[in-house]
Amino acid sequence: MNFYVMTLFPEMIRQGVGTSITGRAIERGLIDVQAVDIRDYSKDKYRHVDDYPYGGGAGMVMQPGPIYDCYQDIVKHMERPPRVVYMTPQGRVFSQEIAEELSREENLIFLCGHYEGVDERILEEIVTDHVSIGDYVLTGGELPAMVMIDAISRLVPGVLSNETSAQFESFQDGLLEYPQYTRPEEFHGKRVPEVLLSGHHANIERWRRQKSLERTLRRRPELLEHAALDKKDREYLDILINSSNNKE
Ligand code: 6GU
Repeated sequence: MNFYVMTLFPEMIRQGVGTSITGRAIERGLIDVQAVDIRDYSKDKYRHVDDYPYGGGAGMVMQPGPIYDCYQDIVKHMERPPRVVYMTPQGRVFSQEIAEELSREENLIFLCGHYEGVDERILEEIVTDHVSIGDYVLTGGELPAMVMIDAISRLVPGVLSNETSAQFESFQDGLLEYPQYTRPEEFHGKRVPEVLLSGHHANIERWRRQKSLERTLRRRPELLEHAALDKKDREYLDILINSSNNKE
């Protein structure tokens, strides 16, 4: 899978994705990340890529020309135009579902804005998806692009060492992950739950499922609306809800 990031801060992208699991995936040729400097497409001797907003107002706006030339340079060797994701707090909020959808693409381009924004005409011309990573304001689209590349890359076959581990983490079946423990058996007076030491796999599975349900109910109850729950799950949730009502 090939990621292209159009940015004013290519080093930030290279440093960010070049480390840890995404870094290893790049070395192994499972993904490729090209950070392309929009400034290289400026026609100006000072390498300007922004100008004052028409109509006045604070800040600067990124000009359409350098972004267009940068885009053309990226897509020139492609058979069909790829999806182009513009990182903006005005976009659709990124989710595991969007990560899964985008992980099926061969090529993806991210456009990172800076300053007060990007000339609307280039957005209309090349952008296919407007995506936000949450309701807060950031200084630029680079961190969001790295967040998305990370979330998408770990879904690419082979990127995680244990092929199955992407399936068993948070949000599987729409529930939060159960708690994990490792050695020592006792830490600061707290023992590892006995069931995990028992070697009884069916009991361990049931305990973990119950902890996932409990955690999701306490921390992110809205996730339960869309979670894949069976009859036993629903019965256990009823017990949890009733026992906490009784305490009040
Ligand atoms: Cl995707 N981009 C920017 N610039 N700011 C954000 C964001 C994205 N998501 C939240 N804030």
